[in-house]
Amino acid sequence: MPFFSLPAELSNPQKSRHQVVPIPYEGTVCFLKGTAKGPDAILAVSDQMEYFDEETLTDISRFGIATLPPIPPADTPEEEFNRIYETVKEYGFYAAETAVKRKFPIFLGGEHSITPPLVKVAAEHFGQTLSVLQFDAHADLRNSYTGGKYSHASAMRRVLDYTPNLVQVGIRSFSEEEFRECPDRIKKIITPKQLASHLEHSIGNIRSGLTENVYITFDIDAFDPAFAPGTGTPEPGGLDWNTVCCILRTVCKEKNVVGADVVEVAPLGGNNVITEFLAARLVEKIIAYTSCG
Ligand SMILES: [Mn+2]
Repeated sequence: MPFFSLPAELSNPQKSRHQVVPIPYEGTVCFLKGTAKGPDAILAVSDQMEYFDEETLTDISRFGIATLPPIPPADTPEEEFNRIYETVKEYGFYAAETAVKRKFPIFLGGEHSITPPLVKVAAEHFGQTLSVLQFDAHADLRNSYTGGKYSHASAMRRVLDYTPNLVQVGIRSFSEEEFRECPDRIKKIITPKQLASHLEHSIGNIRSGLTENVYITFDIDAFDPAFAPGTGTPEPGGLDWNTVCCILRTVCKEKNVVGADVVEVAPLGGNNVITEFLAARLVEKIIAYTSCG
């Protein structure tokens, strides 16, 4: 099912600016499982949303939103990394010379270990001008974890292999090892508490940590578990919807956001669609903010 259940003329991959790519990979998750079902669940509920964005007052379907076939899961974390990297590189999303003509990919996970190969592709195109804006409860800076160096708990440590420019928002859980090995990182960590007490100042810190071109990786557990209960490792004290929208809108306005992923949605099943609905609305907002210039 395509995002928004858009008709063929509005979801043609050749003509659409935004390209949704499902990556239902779950290979190294250690606690609650279910992220492999994330992409389908997000696409299913997107059917219930308006094309018209109530905030920017734009019809976000007007530039087209294609939904590409899912990247089938590989057998090992290393194979998965290579498969995502090769497939996404082949798509050539960033190839066009101008930002307006460029395709804008939105990848739906799956677990967070899908992000390093996605950043690798973007970093090869944008070089030093690329930075990564991570929304997450967890720093994910371990050098290795259960599942080795490709573990979801090492996702951002691998991202640092491709770009030194990483700003982390919503973080409220990291180990002593992560802290000791990357002590300088703490300056580029914006906690939910900082955002709650000094929103404008914190958004200024986020902005100043980013370079010209920005890739956004959004772990759904950045939100408070009250808003996103369907995820593997929920952490108390998370972000709320309006704060997230405010940050995203500012960043999309002031920087050139080139692509995004939304990961770690593990649907609870039954009638509880809160988390996938939130994720689908998040995708809608990213499309809206990157469509209105
Ligand atoms: Mn996380």
